[in-house]
Amino acid sequence: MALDAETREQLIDTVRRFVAERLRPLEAKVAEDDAMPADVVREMRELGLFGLSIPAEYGGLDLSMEDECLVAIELGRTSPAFRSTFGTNVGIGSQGLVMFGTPEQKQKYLPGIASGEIITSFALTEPEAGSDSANVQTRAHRDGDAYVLNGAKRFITNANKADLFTVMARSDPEKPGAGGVSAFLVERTLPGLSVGKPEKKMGQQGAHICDVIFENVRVPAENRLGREGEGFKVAMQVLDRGRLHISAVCVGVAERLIADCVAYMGERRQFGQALSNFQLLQGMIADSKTESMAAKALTLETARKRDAGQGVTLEAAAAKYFASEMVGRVADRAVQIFGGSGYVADYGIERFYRDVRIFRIYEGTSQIQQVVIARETLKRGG
Ligand code: COS
Repeated sequence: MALDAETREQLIDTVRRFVAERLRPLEAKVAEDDAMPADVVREMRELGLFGLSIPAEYGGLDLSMEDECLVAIELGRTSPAFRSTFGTNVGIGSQGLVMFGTPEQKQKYLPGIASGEIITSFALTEPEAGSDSANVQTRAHRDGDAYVLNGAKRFITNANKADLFTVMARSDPEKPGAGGVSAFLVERTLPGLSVGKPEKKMGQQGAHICDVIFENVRVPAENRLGREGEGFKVAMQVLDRGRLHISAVCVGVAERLIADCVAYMGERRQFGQALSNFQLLQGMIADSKTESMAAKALTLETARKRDAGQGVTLEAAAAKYFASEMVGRVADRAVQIFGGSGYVADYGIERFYRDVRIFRIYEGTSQIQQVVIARETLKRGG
C-alpha cells in the first residue's frame, strides 16, 4: 500500500535518524565483532523494520515497492550488514509466503515475521546450483502426509538465526530442471535439519551465511508453498522483487560514499588547497553522482511499474545489474579519492569497498542479470 506523502516523509525521516544516530557509530564495532548487538536488533523490531513489506493485516507496514525502495536507500547509508539483519524477513525470506501462501500459512507465520520474532531465510543455492538454480538436487520425497527432505543448501543468508526457511527442493526426480522443483516452508526445529558454522567472508561482517543440511527432514505436506512443481517460479518471482530492493540499497551506499568523499575533499589539503579544487577528483565525483542518480531513477521507476501491476523481470534485472556495478565503481573511486586513508581501516572506506562486492554476486550475478535482460529484450522484440 502506498503511504500518503506525510507518513512516507515521517517514516523516511525516522529511518534516516536511526541510521545516522544509532547505526553509523556502530559500524566499526559490528565489523570487528562480526556480530549484531542485541539492543540494535530490538530497536529494529520496535521500528517495524522486519515487517516493512508484510501486509498490514498480519502486522506489517505493507509498504509499496516504491516506498520500500525509498526506505532501503536510507538503510544503504550505513554498513549493509545492518540491513541484512531484517533483509531476509523483508525480502527473499518472506515474499514467497506473501505471494504464494495459503491463508492458513500466512496466518501462522506472517505476524511473527512482521514483528521479527520469526527470522526467515531463503534456501535456493546449492553446491551445484548457484547461477544454474534450476539444477536443485535437494530431494523432497512425498511420504504420506509429509515430504521427506534430503540434501544441502549453501551460502544461506541468516541461516544461523533463522526459524523458518523457504526451501526449494526437487519433488519430481523424473523432471530435470525447473519443472521438478517445489517450494516448502521448513521450520528450523524439525528433526534432521542442521546449520553449518558461518563462513568467513570478504565483507559485511555482522551478517552471516551458512550451509543448511537436510537429513530425512519430514515437512508436513501443508507446508508446501504453491503447487507441486511451482517452486522455481516462486523463487524467480521472489528474486525479481529482491533484486529491486538490492538496487535501492546500492543507491543508498553510493550516496553515502559520495557524501563521505565530498566531506573529505573539503577537509584534506594538498598542494596548498582543498582536494575539492582539483578537477581530476571533481571528475570522479561527477561520474559517481551521475551514475548513482541514474541507478536511483531506474530503481524507483521500476518499483512504480511493479506497484502498478506490471511485470518487471527485465527492469529489475537491469536495475540490479546497473546499480550493483555502479556502487562497485563508486566505492573504487572513494578509495582513490581518500588515497592512503582509503586503504587503511580507520576511515571505513576500505570496508565499504569490500562490503559492496557481494552486490554483483548474490540474488543473481551480473552475468545472470545480463542473460535475463537479453532474453526478455529478445522476447519483447526490442
Ligand atoms: N518469473 C516467473 N517465472 C519465471 C521467471 C520469473 N522471473 N523466470 C523464469 N521463470 C519460469 C519460466 O517461464 C519457465 O517456466 P515454463 O517452464 O513454464 O516456461 C521456468 O521458470 C524456467 O525458466 P528458464 O527456462 O528461464 O530457466 P533457466 O534454467 O534457463 O534459468 C535463470 C533462468 C538463469 C535466469 C535463473 O536460473 C536465475 O535467475 N539464476 C540465478 C539465480 C539466483 O539469482 N541465485 C541467487 C541465489 S538467491 S540469493
